[in-house]
Order: sequence, then structure tokens, then C-alpha cells
Amino acid sequence: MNMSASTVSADSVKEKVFNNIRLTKEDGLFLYKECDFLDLAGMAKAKKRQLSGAEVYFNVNCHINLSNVCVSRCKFCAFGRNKEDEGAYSMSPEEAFDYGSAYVETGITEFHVVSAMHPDRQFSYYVDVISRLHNAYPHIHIQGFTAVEIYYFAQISGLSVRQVLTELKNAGLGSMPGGGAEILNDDIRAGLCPNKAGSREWLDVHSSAHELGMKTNCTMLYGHVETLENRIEHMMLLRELQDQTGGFQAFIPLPFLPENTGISHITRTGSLDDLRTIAVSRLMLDNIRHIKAFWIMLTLPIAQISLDFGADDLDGTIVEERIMHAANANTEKGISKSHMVDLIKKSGYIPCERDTVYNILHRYNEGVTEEI
Ligand code: V47
Repeated sequence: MNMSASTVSADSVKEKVFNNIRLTKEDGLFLYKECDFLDLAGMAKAKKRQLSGAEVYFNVNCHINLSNVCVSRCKFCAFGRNKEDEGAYSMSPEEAFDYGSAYVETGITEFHVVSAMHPDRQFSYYVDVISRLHNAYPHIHIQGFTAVEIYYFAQISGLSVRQVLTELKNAGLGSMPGGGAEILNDDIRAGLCPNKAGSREWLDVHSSAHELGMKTNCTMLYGHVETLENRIEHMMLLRELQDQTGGFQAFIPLPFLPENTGISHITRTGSLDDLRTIAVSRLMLDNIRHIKAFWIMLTLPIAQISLDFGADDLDGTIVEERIMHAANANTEKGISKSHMVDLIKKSGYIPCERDTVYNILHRYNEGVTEEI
């Protein structure tokens, strides 16, 4: 008999949550498998309130996906192409610059630059893209390149991960997004994404970035072949690194969108699982300040509801998202700032426009009561 699982109850978890006591793996599994849905929501919402009150954050950004030509070809990805495939594209440094420049006048504060593991591009290409954008628009923060890309740049350049990050930082890279984490379990990675950085490498790249003073985000791709144990263990690995470095700003759970992927027979997670995952992550990741509901995948209504399940960030206005839309994400590719503000206000929270590293640029508190 599993003694530890049998001693966990809603009351024992609540007791820990309200006394800021760290949750165990068994607590996490209880929250996923047994806890009443609204009890869970109540605890996660209370934790969110403790950390960010009635504020909900968003930023005004534009995504620049430099290429979809990728040697990794992960089974869950609908975006990657071989070079000769129809629809394959790769922006030159000039095209990437022009693409980003077109949105500068709209008031963006962030370029979110992500590419793919391109077979022919040299590392100098990526440095060139970042320095062009940074030199022309030094006031716009550049968040770029997932840890698996950074690891790949080290492989193709013969530099260490630390040297790659240092060169990119010197060129103007400000922070890193959280992609490429998938599930931090090497048996699962061997089946889904064997041709890229493993769990340890992913964590080590973030650790190096944190040591260099760069903030990063972290993600979890769920709803494919993983178990609930795998999800909780993934969160605990992130929590452990965060104890050491403190460099993660936000956690973003990404529900797997199966269409057009190599594992399209898998059914998309339901909204209840999506909301439960947001709430469980809010409670397990006691040392990561923000939980982001990526509305592009969740849809806007579920993202709004997620604010009552512990999320405190709705990501950005985005302009033109490509990776999730390759998998037929059932959302717009971008929304306006006023739409974002309206959605947050209508959920009863105070919309706060932030920059990439969570400095508040504008608080839209007119007409919102702070009592929620
Ligand atoms: O690493 C790929 C995931 C990630 C699919 O840091 C898929 O603020 C679902 O990480 N279904 C890239 N997910 C996007 C990403 C991200 C997005 C927004 C904000 C931030 C941030 C990071 O998307 C990949 C992979 O885990 N992904 N294909 C799919 N079919």
C-alpha cells in the first residue's frame, strides 16, 4: 500500500498552501487525480492573489519565426519542414529585419525571435539578425531562441553554450523564451524528439543563461504520451533549478495540438485538463512568480477563465503566430492591445502592460474594482 498517497487530502494540501509549505510529488498527484476541481481553483487563485493581487500582465510583442526548416523534426511539431518541402522558408537577415521593423510603429516592446534547427545557417547568421534589430531599435527588448536552439548553435559553431549565450547577449539578446522543454524525461524525448537537446542539456542552457544574468521562461508540452507523474516530475525539475538560480520568470503550460503532426491520432486535451494543469502548476511552482496562459492555444475564453485558476499573465498581442497555427490552433494570430485590456477587465482583473522582464509600463485600473 502506498502510505504517502493515502495521507494526502484536500485539507492537508490546503494547510500547506496557506502556510507556504512546499508541495510534494504526492500532493501534486493528488491535485491532478483526486482534488475537487473548484477546491483546486480556490487554492490556486489564492496563491495567485498572494503573488500578484488583482493584476494580470500582458505585453505588446511581435513573433519573428526566422525559418521552419529544421533537422530535428519532432513528432509533435507541425511547423518544421525539410529544405525541399513545399512551404519551407528561411528569412535572410534583411528579411527578418524588415519583418520586425514593420511592427515597430505599432508600439511593440518586444521582438520574440524563434527559429528552427536549420541545416545550413551558421551561428553568425543568428548573431547578425539580433544585432541588426538591436542596433536599430535598442529600446525594444529581444527575447529569443529556445534552449534547444542555443544547444544546437553550440554544436554547429564548436563554441560552448556559455560562449554562444555571451555572443548573443553582446549582440543584444535580452532574455530567452521557455520553449523546447517539452517533457523533461529522456525516455519520452527519445520517442518524440530524439534529435535535439535532452533534459539535462535543456536545464543546463537555462542555468548558464541565468548565471549570465539573463532571465528566461520555462514551458511544458503536455497531453501527448506523458503520464501525470511525468508532468509533476517535470515541474519539480524546474522548481529545483529555480531554487538554485532564481532566473525563471514565468511558466507556460502548452497543451499539445495534434493536427498536422506526426502523432495526429492523439486527441487534444480538454479544457478541464488545461485549467487543472494551470492550477496545479501555480501550486507546485511556488518559486516561479508568473504562470502564463498562452491564449493562442487555450483560446481567449479559456485563457480568461484560467485567471481564476492561478494564471496571472496572458502573454502578448503577438501579431502573427506561426508554430501553433501550423497545428491549426483555433484562434486569431494576434489581437489588439485594447482587446487584451478589455478581456482582462471583463474577467474582473486589472490589466497591466509589462515589458518582457515584468516592469509595469501601464496599469489600466480605471473602472476596475480591486476586490475580486
Ligand atoms: O518548444 C510545438 C511547442 C514551443 C506544438 O517563453 C507545440 O514566453 C503544442 O515555447 N502543439 C514553442 N505545442 C513556443 C514556446 C512559447 C510560446 C509562447 C511564449 C513562450 C515564452 C514560449 O511550442 C515548442 C513546443 O514545446 N509546440 N508544436 C504543437 N503541435
